[in-house]
Amino acid sequence: MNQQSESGSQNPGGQRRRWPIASGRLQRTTDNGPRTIAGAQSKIQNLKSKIAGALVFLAVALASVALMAGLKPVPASTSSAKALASDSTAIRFEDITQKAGIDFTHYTGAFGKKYLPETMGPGCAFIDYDNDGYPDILLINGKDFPGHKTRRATLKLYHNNGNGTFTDVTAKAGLDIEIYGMGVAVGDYDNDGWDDIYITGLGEAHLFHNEHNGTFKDVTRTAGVNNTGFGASAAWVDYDKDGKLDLFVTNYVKWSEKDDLYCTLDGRHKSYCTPEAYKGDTPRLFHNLGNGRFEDVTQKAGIYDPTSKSLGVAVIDYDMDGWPDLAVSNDTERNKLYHNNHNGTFTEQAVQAGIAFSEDGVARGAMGIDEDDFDQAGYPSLAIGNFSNQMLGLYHNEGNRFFIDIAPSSSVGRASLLSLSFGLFFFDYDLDGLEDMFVANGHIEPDIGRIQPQVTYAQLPLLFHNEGQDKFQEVGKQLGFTRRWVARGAAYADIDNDGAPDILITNNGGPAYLFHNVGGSRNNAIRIRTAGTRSNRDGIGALVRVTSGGSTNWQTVHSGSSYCSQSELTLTFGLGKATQADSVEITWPSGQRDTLHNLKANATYTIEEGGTIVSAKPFRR
Ligand SMILES: [Ca+2]
Ligand SMILES: [Ca+2]
Ligand SMILES: [Ca+2]
Ligand SMILES: [Ca+2]
Repeated sequence: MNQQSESGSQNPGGQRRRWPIASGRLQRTTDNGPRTIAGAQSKIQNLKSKIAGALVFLAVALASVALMAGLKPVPASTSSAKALASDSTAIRFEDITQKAGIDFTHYTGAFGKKYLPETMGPGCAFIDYDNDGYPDILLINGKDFPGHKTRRATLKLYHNNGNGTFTDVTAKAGLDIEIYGMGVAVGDYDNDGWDDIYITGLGEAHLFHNEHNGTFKDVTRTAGVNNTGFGASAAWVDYDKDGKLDLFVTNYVKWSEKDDLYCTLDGRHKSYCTPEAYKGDTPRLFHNLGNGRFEDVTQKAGIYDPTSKSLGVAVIDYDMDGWPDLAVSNDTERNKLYHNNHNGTFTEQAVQAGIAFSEDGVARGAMGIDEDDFDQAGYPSLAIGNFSNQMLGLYHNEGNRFFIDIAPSSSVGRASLLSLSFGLFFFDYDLDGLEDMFVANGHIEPDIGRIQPQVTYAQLPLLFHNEGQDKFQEVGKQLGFTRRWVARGAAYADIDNDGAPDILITNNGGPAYLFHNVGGSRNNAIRIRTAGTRSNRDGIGALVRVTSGGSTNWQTVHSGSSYCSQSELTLTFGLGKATQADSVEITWPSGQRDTLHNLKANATYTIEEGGTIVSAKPFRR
C-alpha cells in the first residue's frame, strides 16, 4: 500500500489538528473516504516542514480564524442526570496527595525556548516493587536541557506503607537519577517474581532490574533496549508466547535542539509547534532472548514505520485468536493496528479495521489509548484520547475485525470535544460490573485561550460512568474532580486493599495527585493477580473470565495503555451485590486453562498457572 508515503507527503506543515471537526456522522467511512477528505484538507494546509516562520504563523492565524468562526458551543451534557444510580452518587474521589505524603512537581526543563518535549511529560506507574501486596508509586520527571543546568530533578519512587501513607524511597532504591523521562512500563522480564521497570525518555531509555532488596540496577546496556528517539508510551507483551516478556516502545517525532522550529500563535512570541512540523519516527519492538538480553526486531517483525508519530500503545487481541495485537495511537498521523501473524511478524491493519481515522476521515491528534470489552460484546473495544476540537474515539469492536467509532453518537463524544486527552483507562470504580472510563486532560499551549476562547490550557478530567448498553454519563465533577489541570499521565490501583480502584494523575510542569476512591468499596468485588509458571511470571496476556450471578466479565492482564503510564497488573472485577464469583476461568498465554469455582467475594487472590490459589487476602473494609 502506498498510504504511508501518501500520508507522509500530506503531513508537513499543516495545522490540521486545530481545525474544528464537524460533529460526527455515524456513517462509516470507506478506505477512500478518509484519504479524500484528509487529502483535501492537506492541500489547503500543505506547508513544507522547513518553511519560514512567517508562513507557519500565517497558517496558524488562518486556522485560528477558521476555528473562531466555525466552533459552536457544546451542550454540557444531554444525558439525564437522574439516570445516575443513587448508589453512584455516594461515591467520591478524595484528594489524599498531601495526607499520603506525596510531594512531587514535574520539571519540564523549560528555559523560554518553548521546546516541544517540554509539553509532553510525564507518565506515572503503580508497581508493587517489594511484593508486599500494596502498589507503590513511580513518578517520571524531566530535567534541564544541556547547557542550562539550574537544578537536580529526578524521578521518584514512593513506597506504600499500607496505612494510607507513602515514603519517598527514591535514593534508597537507587533511582535518584536524572533522565529526561516520558513514559514507564512495568513487567517482570526475567521471570524472577519481581517486577522490573522500563522508562522512556528524550534520547535515552532505561531498563531497571529489580534486585529483590528494595533497589534497582540499570541494565539497559547489557539488555540492549536503549531507545534514542523521543520515546513515549511503552508496553511489555509476550508477542511470540515463548514465556518471556518482549517490549514495545513508541517514538513521537524526530526532534533535537538544533533543528527546533519556530512557530507562533500571535506573530510576536514563540509558541509550541504541533507535530506536523516534525518528521515521524518508528516505534520499536525488542524481542526477549532470555539471559537478560533483547534483540531489536523492529524491521524483522514488520513494525518499522518512520511515518508514525506514536504516543500510546494498547495490547489488544482484537480478533480473539489468542495472540496479542498492538494498537498504536498516532498524533496527526493515522493510528496503527499491528495484527499478530503468530510467527513473530505483524501486519498493519488499522485502515481495514476502521481505527486509523476519525469518522470524518481525519488522522487526529491521538494520545492515550486503552482496550476493554465495556459492553460485554465478547470482543475488546478501543478508546483513544484526541486533541481539543476532536472528540475521543470510542471504537466499538464489531467482532469481524472491524471497529465503529460510536463516540459521535454518544455522550462520550460531546463531553470530550473540547478536551485535549492524554491519560485514559477503563476501570470499574463503583464495582457494579460495568467498566467505566477515566480521561486526564490538558492542553499543550499555555496561551491557547487567547486564540480559541472555548479551549482552556488547564482542563477538567472526565469520568464516564458506564450505564450499560453503550451509554456513558460524565460524572467527574460530581465525584470530586473539580479542578482544571494540565494533566498527562494517569493510572489506577487499589492502594489500600479495600477493593475499589484509586487514581494517580501527573501534570505537565505541575504536581502529581493521588485520589482515593471513597464509597466504591460498598459493592463487592474480587481481585485476581496472575502468576505464570510456563507463561511469563506476571501472567501478562492472561485472559480472565469471571462469572457471577449469571453474567460474565473478562479482562486481560496488560502492560501499556493510558498515556506513558502503567496501572497495576492485578485485575479488579466488580460483582455488585453478589457474594461470590461462581467461576473464575484463566486462559494463560501458554494455552493452559484453569477454572476455579465459588471464590468468595472481597479478597485479592493470587492464582498460579495450574490453578493453585497461592494467596487470598481479604479486603480491608
Ligand atoms: Ca509495595
Ligand atoms: Ca524481574
Ligand atoms: Ca516473548
Ligand atoms: Ca462501573
